[in-house]
Amino acid sequence: MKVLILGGTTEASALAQALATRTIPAIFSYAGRVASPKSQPVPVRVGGFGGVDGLAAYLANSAITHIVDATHPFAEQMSRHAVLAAERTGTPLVALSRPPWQPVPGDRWHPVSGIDKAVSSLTGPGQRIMLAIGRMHLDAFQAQPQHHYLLRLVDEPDAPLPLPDYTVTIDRGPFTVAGDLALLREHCIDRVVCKNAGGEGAAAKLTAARQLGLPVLMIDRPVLPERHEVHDVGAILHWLDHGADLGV
Ligand code: 3Y8
Ligand code: NAP
Repeated sequence: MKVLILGGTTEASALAQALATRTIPAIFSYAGRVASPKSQPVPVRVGGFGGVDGLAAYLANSAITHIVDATHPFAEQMSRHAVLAAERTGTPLVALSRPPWQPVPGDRWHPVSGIDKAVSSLTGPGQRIMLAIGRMHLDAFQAQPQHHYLLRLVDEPDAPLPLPDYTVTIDRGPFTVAGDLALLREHCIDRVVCKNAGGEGAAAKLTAARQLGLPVLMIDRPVLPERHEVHDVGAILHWLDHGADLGV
């Protein structure tokens, strides 16, 4: 058995730890999006595979027997490629995903279906907005230059960012409620924009926003391809022991 973990999330790291503890051979894969990704207790590879063909070739050349797609729910292209390459090579695949966050009493969420809808929801007088969506989609918010944006990024930007009025805070999660409360207060934030990532690593800002009575623009997830999905490491271990070879 040799497991390819498509990683980049808290759950992927927890799975890597579980496989290392059981000395199940695994390789942890990062896209190479950040300067120094978190170290892992199993061998790591960094960088794209080169599309579906590249991934299919990698699976064959590296004698991968199982794929666990533990990427972020917004890593839509990687998940699509994984399903196609798994089908083409006959490699069992399961997704380790986390359910979307659901609002609780006191939340002031405004759900939107994608980045562009989030941008168009920001018309109106200038506000102080925490954009907790990372770096990759910032240029879309040029359409709403009247706001002051608080940007939380993993790495220091190596060039000016495409917005006229912003503050950058460099941090990588998992985050804490106390830390996010302090951040929202310090920057006098009026509204939070975030992705419905689910999981624990990025949930702190939602609790902090609720406690401060702030509205949250919640970007719904993209639709991912049909595939077998589980939501915890135990279910992955069970799948590796029993389910994979039954084609489930
Ligand atoms: C490179 C590898 C672990 C994984 C930790 C999780 C939690 C902390 C919260 C906010 C939201 C955001 C962002 C976020 C979180 C975890 C998890 C998660 C959100 C690292 C990591 C990689 C990335 C890539 C990075 C993206 C960016 C998104 C920042 C590691 C730290 C906003 C997503 O600069 C860039 O290009 C950053 C790109 C994709 C989204 C974007 O569009 O900018 N994640 N994040 C992975 C790779 O190379 O394959 O060092 O751990 C991982 C984590 N980030 O094991 O503890 O599990 O989700 N990551 C979002 O959810 O909206 C921050 O600030 O509140
Ligand atoms: P994406 O848009 O779905 O993927 C774009 C391309 O990046 C893929 O086609 C693939 O390149 C490469 N790639 C993505 N994930 C990879 C991985 N784990 N290993 C090797 N190559 C990978 O992905 P993304 O949204 O940019 O996410 C990139 C990474 O950051 C993923 O590991 C994801 O789990 C993590 N992450 C993303 C978010 C987010 O908000 N998107 C949040 C937290 C963590 P090729 O086509 O060349 O194979």
